[in-house]
Amino acid sequence: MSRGCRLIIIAVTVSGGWVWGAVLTNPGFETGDLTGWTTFGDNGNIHVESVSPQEGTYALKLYQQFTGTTNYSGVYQNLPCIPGATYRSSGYLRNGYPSTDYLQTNNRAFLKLEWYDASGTMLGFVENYDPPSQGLDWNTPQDDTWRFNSFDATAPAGAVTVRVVLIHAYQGSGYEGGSSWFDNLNFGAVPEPGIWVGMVVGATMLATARAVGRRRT
Ligand SMILES: [Ca+2]
Repeated sequence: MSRGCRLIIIAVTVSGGWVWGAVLTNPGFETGDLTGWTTFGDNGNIHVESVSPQEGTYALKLYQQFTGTTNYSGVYQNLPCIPGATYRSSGYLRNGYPSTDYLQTNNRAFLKLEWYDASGTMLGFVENYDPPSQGLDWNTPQDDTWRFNSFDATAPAGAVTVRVVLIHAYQGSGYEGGSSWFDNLNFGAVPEPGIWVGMVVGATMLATARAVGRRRT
């Protein structure tokens, strides 16, 4: 095997492992701020607070913008992805502040994934909203419970970036309040046998190439 072939195998194996191993920064807001996260729809309604978090000391608090129209707010992170690979996004969501500030009519909150190509064009998205088991709304029990949310989605052809989104949606024309809380997020590839076989084959080919190289010298 030529040196070029070996380099290609190394590049594919290393880059595959890097994309595969991309993880969220500050997934539980334990820096005490929004380090690693980018905000959208920020009208002073996005906070990191130390109020009964699901894990650690801090959690994210969102509420609507109170503009009198439909509005969306939240935070996100962009990570590399591989077309055809399946990813799992998960985390804990809570309806309101403990014993108060529960979501009122027209307020919802949920996890979302968006897929982008190399030019930054959005190729599609998946919203994990299926109450009462997934996502929050004004019918979510007012029991101060952190609810585990988790869903899988497959990156479409051409996708090189996945945007992991935590979103609070207000879809009305009034000023109904209530907060949604997020903590202990996680994002990663769902191991698939074919992918791992590919990685193992790559590593085996590399080892074989090294062995052959040694015998020839
Ligand atoms: Ca936390």
